[in-house]
Amino acid sequence: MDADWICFDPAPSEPAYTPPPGAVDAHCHVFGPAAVFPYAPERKYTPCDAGKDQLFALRDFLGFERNVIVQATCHGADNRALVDALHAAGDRARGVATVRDTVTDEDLAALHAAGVRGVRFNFVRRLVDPKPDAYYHAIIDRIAPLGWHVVIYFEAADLEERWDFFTALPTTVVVDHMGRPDVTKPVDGPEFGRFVRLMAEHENVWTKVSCPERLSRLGPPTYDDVVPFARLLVDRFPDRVLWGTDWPHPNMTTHAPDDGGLVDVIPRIATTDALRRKLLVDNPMRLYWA
Ligand code: 0GY
Repeated sequence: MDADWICFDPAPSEPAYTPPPGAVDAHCHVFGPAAVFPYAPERKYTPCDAGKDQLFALRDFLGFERNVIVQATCHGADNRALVDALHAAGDRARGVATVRDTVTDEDLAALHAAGVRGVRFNFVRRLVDPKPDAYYHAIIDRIAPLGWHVVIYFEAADLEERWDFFTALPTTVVVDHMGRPDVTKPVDGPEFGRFVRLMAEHENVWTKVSCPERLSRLGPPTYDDVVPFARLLVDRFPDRVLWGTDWPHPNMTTHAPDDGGLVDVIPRIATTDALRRKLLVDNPMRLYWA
């Protein structure tokens, strides 16, 4: 792994908050193990191994029943580690893959059979090299007939520049980590306002109210500065929000978050039983297990 890599917390605390039955961790990854599933040559980072058995043990420990495993850029478009984890999980996991525009129908059919229900387009420059818009449209033409959706990951500053592209996407679109707001700016200011407008004006857009550990400047254990951003989205768009641990937390530069502490943020951003049930059960089940 990279010399400065911060590995996940091997012994998280037991959360005080108990998720409802059937809760879904809708954003997590598997890394390797590299000896079985080598990392992609084009990767921008080399993580510590974090395999499916550790992920499933964490799922059980935190009180979740299901996972949505998202292909991480360190595996490029080689989805073998993801597919292996999906097969091992049976009906308890679904996947979001990365594919190239050259993907075959047979590959897509195999991914669908394994439980993949979406593709991820990553626009974060430190993670991937940008591609022309036509590349993404060619992929959408292939995956839309399968009923799959698109997950997009971008930095807050990219939203204005890519607005026309994002708002023209024809499928359901899930935005990772609330579009990565700068939480030192006001929650009712123009930057986050643009993201809220994206969701208000486009009913096909969902978001993951995840990653306080990545967005916070105040830091652990309570990540207070991120809470108002996530709470606003849960209150305003209760049927289009998802939550995930982001385990094993790639590219953290400050600390390895306590996954139990992250679960304890949930009741502060989804403040009623009804909102928590939508966030953790109804919404992910509708999108991934329908
Ligand atoms: C995340 C965030 C990051 C990494 C990746 O696929 C990835 O490599 O998504 C990041 O570095 O911000 O969602 O896991």
